[in-house]
Amino acid sequence: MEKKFKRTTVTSALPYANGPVHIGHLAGVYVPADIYVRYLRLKGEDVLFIGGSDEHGVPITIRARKEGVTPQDVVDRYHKLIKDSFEEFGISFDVYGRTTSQVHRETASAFFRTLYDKGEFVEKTSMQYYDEEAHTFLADRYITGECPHCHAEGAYGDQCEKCGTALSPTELINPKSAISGSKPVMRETKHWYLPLDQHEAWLRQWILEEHKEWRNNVYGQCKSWLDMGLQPRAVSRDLDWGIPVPVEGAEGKVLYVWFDAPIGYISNTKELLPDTWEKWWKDPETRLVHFIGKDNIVFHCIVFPAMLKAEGSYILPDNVPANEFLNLEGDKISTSRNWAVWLHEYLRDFPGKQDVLRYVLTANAPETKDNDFTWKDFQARNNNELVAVYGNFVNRALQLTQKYYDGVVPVCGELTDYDRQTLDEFKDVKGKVEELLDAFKFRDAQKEAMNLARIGNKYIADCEPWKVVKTDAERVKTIIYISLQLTANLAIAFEPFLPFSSRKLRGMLNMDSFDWDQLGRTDLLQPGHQLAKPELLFEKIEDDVIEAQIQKLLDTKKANEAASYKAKPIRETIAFEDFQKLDIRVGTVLECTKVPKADKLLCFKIDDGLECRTIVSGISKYYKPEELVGKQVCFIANLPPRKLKGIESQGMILSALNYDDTLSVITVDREVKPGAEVC
Ligand code: B3M
Ligand code: ZN
Repeated sequence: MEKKFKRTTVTSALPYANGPVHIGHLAGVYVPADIYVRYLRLKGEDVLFIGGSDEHGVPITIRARKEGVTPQDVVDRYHKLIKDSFEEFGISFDVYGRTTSQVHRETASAFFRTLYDKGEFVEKTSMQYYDEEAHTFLADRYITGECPHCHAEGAYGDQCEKCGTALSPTELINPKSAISGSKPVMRETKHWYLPLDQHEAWLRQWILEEHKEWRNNVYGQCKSWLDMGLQPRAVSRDLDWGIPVPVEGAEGKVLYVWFDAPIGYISNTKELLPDTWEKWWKDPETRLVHFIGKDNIVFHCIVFPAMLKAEGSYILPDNVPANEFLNLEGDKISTSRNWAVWLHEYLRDFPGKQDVLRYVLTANAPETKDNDFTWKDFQARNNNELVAVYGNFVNRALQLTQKYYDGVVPVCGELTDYDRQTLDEFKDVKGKVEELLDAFKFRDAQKEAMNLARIGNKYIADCEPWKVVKTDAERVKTIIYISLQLTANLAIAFEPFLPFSSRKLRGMLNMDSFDWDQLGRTDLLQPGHQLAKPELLFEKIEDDVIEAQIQKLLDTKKANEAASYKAKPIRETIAFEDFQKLDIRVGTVLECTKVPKADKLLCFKIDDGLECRTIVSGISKYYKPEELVGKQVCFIANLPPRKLKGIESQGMILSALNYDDTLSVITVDREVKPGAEVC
């Protein structure tokens, strides 16, 4: 049975404050969360949207150490950058907090203490690597060594980045501390564990039986965790960055970042509403919804609910609409490889175009599977959808009103069958968009909103008011009246998705009241209502702008390849006599032509000092034939002839293989006699 709720608490994952945010974050979490929240607010529902930065955890300390600054410096810098980026993109948090705040420290500490006092943890000692020089236990990421699988150097204690295998630190060959470089030793350490195994039974019932409506990816991941059997999880760490474990004898230990971070949702609510926060977290008539990426599913569906349940006074999430990942131009987005479109850079390169990115990321949202962002698709969606459909329709309706009626809404005359049919079509939009948004299907919901613009575009194109005006002035009034009602509807329908454009459009329409319930109505703008001056809602994005972005990524790719390039190992030693057997010569290229029906091959005529020699070589991808004529190239002269595409090739032209698999022919740096021997 559908439960009735009084209010909704919406959280979106707290990004780690150890780097800027990129389009993957926006697409996966913040744009869908913001659409949802704006929609609920428009409907007049009671909703709270919680965000904030996650400022603890080992990666932040590693970054600080690398830069020679404190972890606090790192999080101060990125918290501000991230917060500003979200604000600029219109992510309408009610509060954007941080986990280094005093309120959070107290809240998380008290939460731990409650569970501790209730006996909800088990204490366990285990052996862990310790750095005797730096006098500290080592987090998995702080231990490096040789990978036991692919034998790459520099694998981390939790993962080898070369072959991708998940590791535990004791598997590393020749482990080294990343702090002092010394060889770590094993030492005993005590930690507190949340016994998830003891929570398994109710979690199974709650998720697998009572939440079958969760997205397939979320439900599936939970099921496979539960089917594997849950294990106790340590909720403390030996680290000097984090919230101290509030228990005697726990010096040098902090709460595990994944223990304190989700409590951050609660602390940030407290920060905003010190007196009334509890109803957003403890009232069974409050609905809790977590927006996250797929890598956070287990923490939000299993670990955090177990924490909340163990505490005893909190509600559990009603839904966790997690997204899959967004890739960029066919490759996984990666902060360390700088393979990303950073939001602060987008804002610099595309000022005022926040809605374009919001639109494209929703149109391509990775709701059911990983999806790809490409700049070409970005351009196409802007030019062919936002400009050509939505913008074009609105612009026509407003410009015609300006032209014929000085921007005053005309009186609607008698409706034709076609008018009625059009109005009927768009009356359905509200229901459809609602149904989709309620089911967290943002992609399809936005499509429906766009469909409204398509209806409008078709209507105005079919009715051709610019022609009718010459014969039937009354009829034109009706056409424009209907077009304007559609335009006003578009401003409402797109408000959750494209808030900046809706605001602009609302300004042009001089529309002050605005709420979701009006969607589908045909009397939003009364006859006689004065509109403001029309402006373009969207602009075409030109090829050179897109090419510059693609070039930027190509440069990144090149830099990454160059940085990771290592020459192949030298082959085994051969006898000098073997080398002497090779007859390598320099010859002058007399002619060079493409071999017909062989896209890789070039046919050379080479002056080798004795005669004109024919050599066929597979370098057509890297050179235009005319570039090579007159050049002196090296070739092996004493190989047996070979037939290639019917041509007898008398030798082999030497070229060097670059790291990106391109080839460069070997030439001489001063001219030599054709036929000169290479020795
Ligand atoms: N900071 C991981 C992430 O950014 C983590 C989320 C915390 S949500 C409570 O993917
Ligand atoms: Zn490996």
